[in-house]
Amino acid sequence: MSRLLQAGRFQLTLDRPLVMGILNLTPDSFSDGGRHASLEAALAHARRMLDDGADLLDVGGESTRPGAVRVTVEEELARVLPVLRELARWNVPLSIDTCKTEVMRAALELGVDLVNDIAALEAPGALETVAASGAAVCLMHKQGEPQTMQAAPHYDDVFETVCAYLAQRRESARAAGIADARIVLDPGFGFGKTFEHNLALFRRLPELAARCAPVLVGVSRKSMLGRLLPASRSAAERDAASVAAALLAAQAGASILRVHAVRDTVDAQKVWHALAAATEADSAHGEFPYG
Ligand code: 9MG
Repeated sequence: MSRLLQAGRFQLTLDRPLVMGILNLTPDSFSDGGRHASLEAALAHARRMLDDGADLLDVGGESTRPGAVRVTVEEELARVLPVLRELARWNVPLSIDTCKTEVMRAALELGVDLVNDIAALEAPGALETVAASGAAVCLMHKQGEPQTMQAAPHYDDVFETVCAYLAQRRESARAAGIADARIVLDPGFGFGKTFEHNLALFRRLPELAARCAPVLVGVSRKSMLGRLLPASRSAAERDAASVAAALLAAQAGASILRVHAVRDTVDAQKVWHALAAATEADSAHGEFPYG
């Protein structure tokens, strides 16, 4: 039977990993560096990601990379609302990447289908705001805040700590009235975690995906991949590494892949499904879960 994610206007089938394209509207974004500052450029980038096979778009107006400076509610709204207003007319699944309740509320009013919250709805009013909508939510683990989280991350057992936190936040979401079919969990690669913590989590993704399904994985262009490449590489030059990591995450059971390089990620998933992942039943019916 198909697993479904109830996300606002859409029921998304989780039979294959969904590809979430990142649309950063932050001038200080680690990957896009203000290139999408204008509405037209942002929409063109969104269109390109959809043409390349993105299943949903994640729109964010505040950088969450380590050390990033926080922005006000007003500034974040000014960055995301004009873009969301346009995208809401395209009839494609939309996610808002925010941890601010006011931004969630405004985005949900425009029809956004998923709230991607790196603070797992811990802000006052956030649980109730999402519960009152029909949107899905991604609840992510982090230790500390983006401004200081990489100073000295520490865990006795990173895997158990992350699983316990996600289970506890899922319970809070359920208690607030958010059905399981609307909840996605995320271990939060790079959020208050050393390279070794990230590696330990990634290597146990099959277990994590079994305990926390459906799971979203975001490793695209992150420093944990940079550590494996020549130091001279910029974040934007980590796409091949990101595609490889996304493919491994998918094979380990991830349901949603949050990525910059949509086209290459989709290509890699297609090749995997065609060459290796088709079940006997799929083969017998000639089914291929990509258009
Ligand atoms: C906004 N953002 C940056 N990295 C992320 C990740 O790994 N997961 C989620 N859900 N959001 C992220």
